[in-house]
This record gives sequence, structure tokens and C-alpha cells, in this order.
Amino acid sequence: MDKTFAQDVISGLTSKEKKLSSKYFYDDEGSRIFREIMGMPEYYPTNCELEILTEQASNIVSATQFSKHFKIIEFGAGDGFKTFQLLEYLVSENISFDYIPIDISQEAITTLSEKLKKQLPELSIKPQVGDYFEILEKVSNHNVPSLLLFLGGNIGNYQPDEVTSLLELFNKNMNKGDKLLIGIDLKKNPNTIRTAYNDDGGITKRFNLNLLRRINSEFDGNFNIDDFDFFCSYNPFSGEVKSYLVSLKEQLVSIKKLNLEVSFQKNEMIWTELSKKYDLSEIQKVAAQSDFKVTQNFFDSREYFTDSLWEK
Ligand code: AVJ
Repeated sequence: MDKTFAQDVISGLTSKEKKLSSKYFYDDEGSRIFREIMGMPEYYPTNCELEILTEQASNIVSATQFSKHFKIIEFGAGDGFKTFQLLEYLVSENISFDYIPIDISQEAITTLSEKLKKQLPELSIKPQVGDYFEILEKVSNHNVPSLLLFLGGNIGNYQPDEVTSLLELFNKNMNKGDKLLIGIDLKKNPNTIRTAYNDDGGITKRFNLNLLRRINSEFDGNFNIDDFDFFCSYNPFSGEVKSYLVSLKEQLVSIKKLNLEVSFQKNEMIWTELSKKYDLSEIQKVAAQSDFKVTQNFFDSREYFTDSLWEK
């Protein structure tokens, strides 16, 4: 049994305003639904970042100003192919570097490594499974500069206070001159954002409800998925997309393995996710707060998303 998940479920469902963290969305089923989301026409961030890394790989690499062998360390590499365009460019230019993808999922890392070995046999890849910062410390070497990748807009899931401590942790584990390329979703027409999280096909709803299904299966709960709805809202001023599950009736749910009984009022909500959108001045601000200098922002053609290059 996953203890921190268990503890977070208990504290989240017993607090006055119920919440469950989106970091628990990604079990095998949740990861599969997230891949469906990335394939939806409404969910623009994936294509934006793909466009940036395809069209601007050489600009990004020159902006690092690395002149000798370096490392690319990717946090949350997943089993996806986000970084393929960048890696392919570097390999085709015969640039000397090691690629160190890190993920908590062994399965994801194995899939990724096998794909890359087939498609880019010349690539030097040193995959790692485990805690980001333990690994970062382990592979840190003053003589070899690093480019850290934190892509996909995952930063958007962190609360304002968590953002700064996460970025400070990155900073602390980097050497002077190392770079961080961080994917950040930008404020834009609020309708575009709302549609990306409130898709007509109900895939994002299923993504959220999967968390209840996960609690049922891991902790022997009896959530009836049909008794919950999904609601999400975008506030264009704060840039915050907030997602919730809504209890459709007054009900009592028991979660046996946690010794927990949870009562819901009709229309009571469980807050599940924050997906914050930034503007450029906020990016400057959070970078400066955690002691980074923004080197350059790389945008897609619609300027929906940025891969922002920072220097320690
Ligand atoms: C993977 C965190 C970037 O917040 O946009 C997609 C997750 N949630 N649709 C995001 C997500 C709902 C996604 N991130």
C-alpha cells in the first residue's frame, strides 16, 4: 500500500474543503487516459510544445552556449516522445551529450529507452528510475554542464508556495552556468483554455473520476463513480484552472483499508487539480524568486505555450 497516497486521501477527504491531489491521477489507467487527453484536438499544449521542440531545437541548443560535452537530464520523462525532436537534432549534428531521462515509473522508462534505442541508436542514454533530486545529486558533476528539462507544463500543477520551493530545489542541485528548460502554459483567450479542460467528449471528466476508481481498487473503497460529476473553471485573472469532482447526492462512502467513512452533501465538491497559466512577467518573477535568470522564451507560432530557458 502506498503510504503517502493513503495519508493524503485521509487528510484530503476529512478536511473541511475536500481535496485529492492530481499527482495521484497517474496510475496505469490514469496515464492511459492522459495519453488520450494529449491526443484531443482541444488539448493544445502537447502540439505547441512539439512545435517548439521541432522548429527551434537548434535555437534552443545554441542559447545554452554549451561548447563541450554536456548532459541533458529530463524530469518526468515518461514513456512519451516529448524530447525526441531535440535529441534527434543533437544526434544529427554530431553534438556530444548524454541523455539522462528520470521517471518514477520503471515501466515508462523501459518503454522510452527501448523506443529510443531503436530510433536513435547513436544516442548515449542513461535512464534512471526514482526520486528526481536524489538522482540529480548522484549525476551532478562540476566538469560537465547540464541542461535540465522539465517539460509538458507540469509546473502548472503546483500551488504558488510549492512552485518556489520546487524551483529552489532545482537551483540548489544545479551548478553555476547549468540551464533549465521549463515548459509553461501561457494565459490566452480564456475560451481556448476552458475548452482544453472541459472537453465535450468527457475524457477529462473520466481522467478525474479515475482517481475515485483508483481509491476503490487500492483501498477497497465503494465510491459509486456514477454519483459524481466533474466541474472545472478558468479564472483569466489569476490564470488558474481548477478542477473538481461533485457529489450528485447526499451519500456516505466507506474506504475499508483506510478505516474511513466519508459523508458528502449533495453538490459537495472535491478539489482535484490546479493547472495554472502564466504570463511573461509572472515567469520573470518566479524565476527571480528562485535565483534563476531567464535567458530566452521559445514560443509556438500562436504563442500559447513557452519553453523557457533559465540559467543558474
Ligand atoms: C500534465 C499537468 C500538464 O495540467 O494541463 C490535462 C494535466 N489535466 N488535462 C495539465 C491535465 C487535465 C496537465 N499536465
